[in-house]
Amino acid sequence: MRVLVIGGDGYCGWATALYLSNHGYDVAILDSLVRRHWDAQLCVETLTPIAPIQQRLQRWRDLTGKSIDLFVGDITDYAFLSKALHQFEPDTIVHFGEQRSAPFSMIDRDHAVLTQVNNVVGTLNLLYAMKEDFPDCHLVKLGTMGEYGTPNIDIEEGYITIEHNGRKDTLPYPKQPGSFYHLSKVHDSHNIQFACKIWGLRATDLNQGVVYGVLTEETGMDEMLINRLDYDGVFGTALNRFCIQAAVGHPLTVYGKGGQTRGFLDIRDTVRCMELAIANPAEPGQFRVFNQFTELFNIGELATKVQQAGMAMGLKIEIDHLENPRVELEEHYFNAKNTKLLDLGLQPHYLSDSLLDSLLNFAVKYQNRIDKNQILPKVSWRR
Ligand code: NAD
Ligand code: USQ
Repeated sequence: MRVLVIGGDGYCGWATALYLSNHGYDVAILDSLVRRHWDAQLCVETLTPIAPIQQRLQRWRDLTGKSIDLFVGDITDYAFLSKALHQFEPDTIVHFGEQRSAPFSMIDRDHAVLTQVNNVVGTLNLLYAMKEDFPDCHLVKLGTMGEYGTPNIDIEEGYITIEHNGRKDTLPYPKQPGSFYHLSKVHDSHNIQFACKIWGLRATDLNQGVVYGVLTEETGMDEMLINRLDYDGVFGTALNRFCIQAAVGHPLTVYGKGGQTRGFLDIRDTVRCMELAIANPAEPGQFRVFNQFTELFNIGELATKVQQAGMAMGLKIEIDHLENPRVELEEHYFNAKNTKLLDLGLQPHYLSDSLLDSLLNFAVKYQNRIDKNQILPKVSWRR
């Protein structure tokens, strides 16, 4: 099976492309490399020294004998996208290629517009390209658990059955996203659902939770294959950030009360979820939604876990409750379903002491690359 991984130079995409290549899929990566450019603009670098994509792919070829095609370009450029699809002729398109930071999208008007144009137009172009020339191709699209927000009822997988005034229907689950980034994912979901309905396309929307960890079997094979690991206040995410903060003795940055609950998963499960979605495609005309996380944690609880694991290694770790730069509930009900990927055979790597140890050790190893000035959050939702 031929799989095009859009956003394959990024955190989830790189791990997924190598995993699929290693497991016998014929893989190509399409990426504009714009994430490297945004890092440079923000003056931040990933904790890990990532090699240029061409060198990464050359090393993968040298090590495994497997080659991964590369298309460098932007999916908001329809002519480029269409040409790349005709060259590679994918059976499945995995779409990670978006601006994925909530704080980035909240910097100012320019960043909100950039985020929504990049994400919504990119996905819409993809839908048109599929409708025109690849109507049977399966789109596996990364959404986010943040599309749902934090409602005071259980969160279902994409749809909810409602009885209203004596009538009953199954409808898209209500969306209450918390940033212009998360909103872009909601807009994508609506566009994809509509395209499946009118053109009979097949799509799976993976509402992924916060990903943590850095090593997968493939990215750990060689230093040149190392994955990115963001820790800065714009692109870094909760648990990864806490481990890296712990490694340099920075107090852990819990925003507000820390009762914010989210779905989380290990990057080793991200890659497996992608394979499960690809191997079990949606039907023509079907817009399928899976909630892609393995465990629920609140942020305060995660900070305490990192503190305990770090103390066991002899690190001294404090937890700070900073004024919350975001507008979000800090104590709330959160109970989301996640059975569909488990039903397809996902065997989760739950968060363990050994994972925290390995992430902390990883952070200690690269601690000299950390710029402590990039740790505190600088983007405010209210400004
Ligand atoms: P990332 O920033 O590391 O990677 C995204 C990649 O997409 C980058 O290499 C970037 O250059 C590329 N890209 C962006 N816009 C593009 C465009 N218009 N054309 C071509 N390439 C483009 O992000 P990530 O953490 O790997 O996230 C991947 C996807 O997974 C995103 O859609 C994100 O919303 C989703 N997701 C991520 C997480 C997480 O915790 N990292 C959690 C849930 C969902
Ligand atoms: N948080 C802290 N301290 C920090 C960082 C975050 O308390 O140092 C809190 C935030 O306020 C928020 C929660 O932790 O309540 C999650 O924040 P995050 O930065 O880890 O994740 P988020 O902004 O939601 O975005 C990330 C990815 C995004 C993906 C999303 C999945 O960047 O691409 O869509 O996780 S989810 O959170 O399920 O929507």
